[in-house]
Amino acid sequence: MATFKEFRNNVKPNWCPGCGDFSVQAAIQRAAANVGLEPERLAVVSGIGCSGRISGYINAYGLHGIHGRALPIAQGVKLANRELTVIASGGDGDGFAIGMGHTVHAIRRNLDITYIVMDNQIYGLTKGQTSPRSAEGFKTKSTPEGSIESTLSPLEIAMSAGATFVAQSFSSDLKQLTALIEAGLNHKGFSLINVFSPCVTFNKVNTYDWFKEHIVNLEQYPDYDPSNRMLAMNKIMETGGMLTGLIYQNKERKAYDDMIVGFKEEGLANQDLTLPQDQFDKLLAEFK
Ligand SMILES: Cc1ncc(C[n+]2csc(CCOP(=O)(O)OP(=O)(O)O)c2C)c(N)n1
Ligand code: SF4
Repeated sequence: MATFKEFRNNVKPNWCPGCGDFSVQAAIQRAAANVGLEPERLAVVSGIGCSGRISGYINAYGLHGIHGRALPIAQGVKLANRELTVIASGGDGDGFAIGMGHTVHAIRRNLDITYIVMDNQIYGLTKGQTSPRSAEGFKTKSTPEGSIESTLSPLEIAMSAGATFVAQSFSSDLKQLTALIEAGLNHKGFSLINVFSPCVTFNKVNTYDWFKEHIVNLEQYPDYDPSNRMLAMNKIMETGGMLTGLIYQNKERKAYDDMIVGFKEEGLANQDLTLPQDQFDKLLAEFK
């Protein structure tokens, strides 16, 4: 069985020292080992952003895709080879701005992949513009007078889109984050894990200390029942979306990949897809 060290490669991350994304990388490696995966059974697909680089820093199949398109690619990978465990990853800009259309539909589709968003409430790679997660009044180069738009709540959107697994964590809490990624990997269906992952270079408001002060850990509520959808929605709203832990899980609903008629157990990658010469010639003739 692989250890977390076997999910490391020799590529040195070029994130700024102190960036929250380092812990997300470590948590993915630990969770993958803890659920018994081998590197050749894991695919990590990412979008574009500082966070998007994560797919290059894990010893597994990795695909650093296009901004906002981690999810369509990840879903394609899963459909082509259901033997792979698939993680999609990226920033809050990637998933909740340009990629939001994909996020909502991937959630309601419920294909069996784990989506990890590194939510630093800013665009890091492009040097600090507001994201849909930035607070009202947040000042950046793109909003010098402060943002006049309201902040998007990905947890509320996920719940209303029919999510079967919604969790949130903080990159400083490696133990919780690892456990939630493990739970996401074990969940049969789409799992959204939003991770507060501070950008130490461009976001001087939502710092590690700020998160520590504002986060409401669900551990405070021993009676909390994550299978209760109404309760989950209430808690999200009550805490202004700042709660961490496993917020909601529906174990009843079947995953998309378990419902596709004729979807072969054998991954496409392992099937003999050779086209007989006569069929090939027939196909080619259509383009003449
Ligand atoms: C189609 C497209 N539009 C815009 C960009 C420029 N761009 C690159 S990363 C990015 C946003 C980065 O923010 P986020 O996704 O939150 O990731 P972070 O860098 O903060 O981890 C933008 C706008 C791009 N690469 N491609
Ligand atoms: S700019 Fe921000 S998000 Fe990007 S690597 Fe540096 S700290 Fe991380």
